[in-house]
Amino acid sequence: MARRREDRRGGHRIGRRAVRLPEIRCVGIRRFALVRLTILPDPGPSWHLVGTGDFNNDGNSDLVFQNSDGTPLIWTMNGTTVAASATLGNPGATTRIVGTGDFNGDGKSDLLLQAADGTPVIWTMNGSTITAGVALPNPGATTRVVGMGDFDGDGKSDLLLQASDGTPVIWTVSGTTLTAGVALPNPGPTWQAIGTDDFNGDGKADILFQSTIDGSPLIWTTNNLTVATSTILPSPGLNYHANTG
Ligand SMILES: [Ca+2]
Ligand SMILES: [Ca+2]
Ligand SMILES: [Ca+2]
Ligand SMILES: [Ca+2]
Repeated sequence: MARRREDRRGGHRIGRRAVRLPEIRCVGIRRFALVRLTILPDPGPSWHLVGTGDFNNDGNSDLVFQNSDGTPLIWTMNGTTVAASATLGNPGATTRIVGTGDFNGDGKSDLLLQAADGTPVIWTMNGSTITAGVALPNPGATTRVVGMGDFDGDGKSDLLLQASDGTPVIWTVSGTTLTAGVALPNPGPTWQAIGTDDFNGDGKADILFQSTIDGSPLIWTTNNLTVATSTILPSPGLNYHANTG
């Protein structure tokens, strides 16, 4: 078998042929070759991972699943160990968990659900206990809640919705109260809103779209509930589905 050894530059040599092994670079870490891979227990095929958040504010992200029958399940995590597992009351199979956000700014993640008729519902959480369940006004069954982000920078999550004609709408929320609803310019129904994230680090959520025509991602940065910049990125192809972290 060819002898393999590490050369001065961190490359590897097999016989006479120098090869570069894959490596991963991270900010602040020059180079590492070993990645810890932890496979968690299998909750079963009827459980779908629908979000992550810190429900008990211990600094460790927790996992939230929803069963095909509608039952939510929270895994309270300690690093990569499942410290506790708790199911919540079943809102019904036609009510989907959209994701997590901190709507009341207490540092503990809350849940946002949307019923089949379009009604968004906020469940404020204390760990895996529902402390309040409040329905917001119904934008209609054809308007989808896309995700949550803090658009006005007050430390409380707001909602991003998209109507079936493509119009994005921001709902600012304080606690469980809808405080404002602002429709943004319509990019058209072929730009599907994917989610929110803070792409320019200004503390205010921005919007990620993806074209249903060619797969191009589109980022809108926002400021004061208006579109500040609009940037179309190169298309990775229609088979690649954008997501926000
Ligand atoms: Ca946690
Ligand atoms: Ca909260
Ligand atoms: Ca906010
Ligand atoms: Ca931003």
